[in-house]
Amino acid sequence: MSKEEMFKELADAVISCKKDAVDAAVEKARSEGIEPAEIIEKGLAAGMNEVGIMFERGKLFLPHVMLAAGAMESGVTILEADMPKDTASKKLGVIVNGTVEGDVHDIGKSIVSTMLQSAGFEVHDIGRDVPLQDFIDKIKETNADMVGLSALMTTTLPGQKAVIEMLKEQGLRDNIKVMVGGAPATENWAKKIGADCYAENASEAVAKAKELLV
Ligand code: B12
Repeated sequence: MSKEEMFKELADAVISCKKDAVDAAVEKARSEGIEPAEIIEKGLAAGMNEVGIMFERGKLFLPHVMLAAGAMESGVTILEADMPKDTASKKLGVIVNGTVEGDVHDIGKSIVSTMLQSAGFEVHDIGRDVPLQDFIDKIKETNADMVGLSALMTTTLPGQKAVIEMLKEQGLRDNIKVMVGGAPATENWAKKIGADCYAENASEAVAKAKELLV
């Protein structure tokens, strides 16, 4: 089976909403020596994007989306074991990452955390629907070098801007880099709100974090 066929099988497994099919496709891709990051981005996430498109077109309903999300998470969990948690003896930097208040979407944010961690960053993933002040508190507590702010809805996107304002008000903005992401975020939005960078996906997030912190 070619790599492309393998990615399609992974994506189709997510679309089928079947956890067993996802787990089997992940095990297969893994045994073929495909990198976890590729399995996630070109296979599982591509499938989840398809699910999103079908949901938007009214071809799939929320329970399907929830099942597909659960199936994808199961596949990602298998792969997490393959990603070295502690690659560098000296950490590349400390990053607080979370999904802003009012937003429960966390699949993409968790992938970003996992990939940053396996790239050698110390990551404090504070979850989803996180009260904005909690980002600030965690940044202080961990003396973080960067904060990642995820938002998947146009209605929660302003939370990213609000955190940046809070960092300024509390005198912390000069000591921390801000990275924003999530489907409705864009490069332009990042510029507009004064973030340090935007990343479209997890690999790009790792590249940008290295650019800014290493
Ligand atoms: C899965 C999903 C759900 C799942 C979430 C499960 C979970 N644990 O996350 C469930 C079913 C729970 C859900 C619920 C809801 N959802 Co929903 N959901 C989706 C869906 C289909 C896919 C999102 C996803 O996981 N994609 C796959 C991952 C891998 O991609 P990703 O999240 O984009 O992440 C990548 C990048 O964005 C980036 N990234 C992400 N975060 C970060 C952070 C940083 C720092 C960086 C650098 C990068 C980065 O890297 C990631 C990896 O490559 C989207 C559709 C879409 N097109 O996005 C709708 C969508 C986001 N949902 C939507 C809505 C409206 C809802 C609900 C209100 C329910 C409803 N009535 O439809 C609730 C939200 C409740 C709430 N308060 O939050 C809307 C939002 C519309 C808007 N206003 O903008 C969307 C766009 C669908 C739609 N068109 O209607 N949803």
